Amino acid sequence: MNRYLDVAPEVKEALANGKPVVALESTIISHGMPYPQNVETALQVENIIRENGAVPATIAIIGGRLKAGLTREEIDYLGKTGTAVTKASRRDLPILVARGMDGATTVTTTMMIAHMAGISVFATGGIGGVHRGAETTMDISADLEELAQTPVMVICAGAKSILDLGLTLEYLETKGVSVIGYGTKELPAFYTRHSGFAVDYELDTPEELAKAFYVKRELGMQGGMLVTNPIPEEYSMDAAVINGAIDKAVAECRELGIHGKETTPFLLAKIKDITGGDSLASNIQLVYNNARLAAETAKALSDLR
Ligand code: PSU
Ligand code: MN
Repeated sequence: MNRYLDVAPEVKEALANGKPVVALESTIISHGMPYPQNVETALQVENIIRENGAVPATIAIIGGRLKAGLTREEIDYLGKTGTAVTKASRRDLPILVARGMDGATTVTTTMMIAHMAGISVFATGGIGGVHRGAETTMDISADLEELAQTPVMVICAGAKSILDLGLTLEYLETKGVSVIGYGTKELPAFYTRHSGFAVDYELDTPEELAKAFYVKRELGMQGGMLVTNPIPEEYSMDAAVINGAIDKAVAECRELGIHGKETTPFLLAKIKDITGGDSLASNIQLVYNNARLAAETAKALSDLR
């Protein structure tokens, strides 16, 4: 095992015995939600995974160590420190480790560290993708490249329409990443169940999800798989309200000239301000929903071994 990696005792024990483990990211804690809801949500997500028969492994970089499994104190620290923690994507990882620094892991680096630890299933809220206007800015999230190369199944609620969802799907197709709708043929758009874009396949049970990923690995194919799980109906937002807020946030982002890694956190915070916290409540619920599905999928996958 790699000398920069610390796997928490509970996670190590589960992996050694072929028990199900679910990875969780930490940028959603530091940059995706405000304190204290971020810490409450992160701890509750871990509870939900346990209640559903799997072991949670929240991932981050702490003092230059790659961590698979955090203590309550570490989660609280990341939540309190918020955006002052470096948002760590693939390019940041070696520098942060070399300098002994902290980093909140995005979907990209969470996949990397999960794979180093031997974890196959990862639950989150939304992934990064091709930003609107990327035909001139070239702002395309490293998450898409990671899905193309790292064998981890990512369970999310689709992507927010802060992105160009059509171009995001085109990119994933080019890179050979299967995009699966859980119980749906339509790509969910995070806060809402509908985007107007079709997914590649609808699968309807955790067993089917596990089998698809298992077969991909057996075939010796590299890369992950993207499962998009629609937000439960009762928590989904009014499409006109949320899309209005997103359009406003994107326009303000452009006016202020915000770019690079600041773009996504800026848009997330702005949307929350504009919608007065309604979007935060939905965001929390969809993460819980993904955690449940991820735990069940990890269980089904461990039965296939
Ligand atoms: N989208 C969300 N919530 C998030 C993120 C994206 O709805 O918290 C975070 C994730 O960590 C994701 C990252 O991996 O932002 C993508 O950032 P960028 O677009 O800079 O690649
Ligand atoms: Mn970007």
